[in-house]
Amino acid sequence: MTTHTIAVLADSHGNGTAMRAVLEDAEKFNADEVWSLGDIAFGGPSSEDCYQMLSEVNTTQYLKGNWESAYNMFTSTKKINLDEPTHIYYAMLVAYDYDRFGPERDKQLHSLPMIGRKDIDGLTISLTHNLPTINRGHTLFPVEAQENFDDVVPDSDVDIAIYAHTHTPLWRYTSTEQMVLNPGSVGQSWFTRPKFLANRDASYLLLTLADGKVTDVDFRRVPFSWETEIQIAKDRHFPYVSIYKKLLETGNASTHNAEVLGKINDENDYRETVKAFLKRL
Ligand SMILES: [Mn+2]
Repeated sequence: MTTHTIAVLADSHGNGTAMRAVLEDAEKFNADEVWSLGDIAFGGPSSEDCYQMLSEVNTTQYLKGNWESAYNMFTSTKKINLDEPTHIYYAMLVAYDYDRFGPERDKQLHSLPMIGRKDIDGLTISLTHNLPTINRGHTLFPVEAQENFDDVVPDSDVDIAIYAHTHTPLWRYTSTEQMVLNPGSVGQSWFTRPKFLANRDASYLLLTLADGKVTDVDFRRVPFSWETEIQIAKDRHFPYVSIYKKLLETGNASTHNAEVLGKINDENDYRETVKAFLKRL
């Protein structure tokens, strides 16, 4: 019997502490390979470390998340409104990752695919960050319409479609009962119900296939120390540590809070830092 144990993960968002915990957990269960569904970068202090860790295990699939797309877009076009606090925030985080990636990683990010496809003992599996051609948006949030989930599958040959992006683990079916799975998020687990959001552990999926059968779908939750992660952020002079701490502690992001971001930008002169970054890009 041929058994395949695959760790499917995504959305570490630069949280190296959570990524390490997940990969250790996957190793404990003898995962043969790792499929990475994107948004490995951006948001925490360790995007480069996360990519490095994935390169040290048998990662056979990488995908382009919306944040990798945004990183690519910004570093190529340098398009930004310097009077918009959320743009400064975003540019500061791009600058932080850019300075740690180096040319090879930068090249890897620019060449990431939007979709992956695996054929294992007769089972066909599609891998996307969100929809096959759109890696952002809210159409595949857990309670969206059935027809939206029918669109996650590229064609009728696909038996299992795995997507990520929403940060919430999910198992459901398309109208023709193709299996749809979502591993949740390594770095920033998200649930709208407060009682579920109270568990801030990392999420990933351990998928076991044997001779063309799905023998286990294990939605793992793995604890990690957010105190360690915040200490790393501080040690590395990661910008917006207070916002990152709030995110890891409560699950609530301030990515779109112009008032909070504007205050931090002003206090730290981040507008000038971004202007200098644009010059050396
Ligand atoms: Mn995403």
